[in-house]
Amino acid sequence: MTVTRRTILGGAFAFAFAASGSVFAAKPLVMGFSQVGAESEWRSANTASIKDAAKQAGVTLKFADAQQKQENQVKAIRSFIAQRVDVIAFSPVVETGWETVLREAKAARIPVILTDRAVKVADKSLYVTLIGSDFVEEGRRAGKWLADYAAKSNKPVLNVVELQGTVGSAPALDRKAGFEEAIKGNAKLKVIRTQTGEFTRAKGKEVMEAFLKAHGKDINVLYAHNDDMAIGAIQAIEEAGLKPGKDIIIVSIDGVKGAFQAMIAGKLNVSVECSPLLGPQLMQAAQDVVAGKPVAPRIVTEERVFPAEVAAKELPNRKY
Ligand code: GYE
Repeated sequence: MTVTRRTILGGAFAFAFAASGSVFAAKPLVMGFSQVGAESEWRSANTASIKDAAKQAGVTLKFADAQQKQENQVKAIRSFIAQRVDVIAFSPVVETGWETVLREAKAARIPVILTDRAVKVADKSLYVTLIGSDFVEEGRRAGKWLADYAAKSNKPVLNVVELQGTVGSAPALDRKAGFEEAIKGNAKLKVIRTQTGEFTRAKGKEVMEAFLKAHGKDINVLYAHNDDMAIGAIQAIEEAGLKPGKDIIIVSIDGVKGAFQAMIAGKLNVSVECSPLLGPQLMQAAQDVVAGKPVAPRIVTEERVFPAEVAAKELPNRKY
């Protein structure tokens, strides 16, 4: 098509098209991306994936780190609108409070793509697609693994403590809901404490210390919404003189290298995979949207569950 047009229209026209940034132009697509922060190993791998994929695809990336603050994301999105980028992508730190800024992007006719986390907005036309995991399913997988473990345990009841992710974030809400669904009515599993550890190692450790102070050896299981909090909690458990992975069974989510190392060391029992490698799909979706091609409203990442027994064999294959 391009070639025929070029031949028919001739040099002068082709030049005009190129100058106006149309069919013949090699003008790179400009994407503004607002990242949640750098709170976890998962997030660092996600950032690397997006930066690499942009380079590969020849996309000019304007990257902003929001340091886990919604107000910073709103500011970043407004600045992308002011700069008239071709497409805006972001991973929303929390689910609610996005209507106003998304309407501003729509009014400016800049398409918005969500990656990783969802937003709660009544008007679905405010974004093109959400690329990322099914967090409810991840929570269910964690709960199912634990229900299987409980069925084999000779203890009558297992007391569970839960470290939640960032308050109001899609993965924290959904991983809690999916887990609850999977253990509902299970007389052997009792959640005795649940609190946020903000998806970080430091906070995971701190909250686990408080759990241990209050309940000590009565804690049988830790369910952490991500590996980093589990790794922080492992330190707290060891400092309390207990054996993580044995005295306290640990179930977490993400499947980052740190979790595989902890599983190999016998300190973590299972990690449910959540892939951060969303960059290539994001760049593809951005190019399609800008080219006016249809894009599915939801693109779900494929994932697995890794129990400790397979950790040593799988570690060399892990990319994050
Ligand atoms: O599990 C956690 C990160 O939104 C899926 O955010 C992501 C979560 C991930 O901080 O480690």
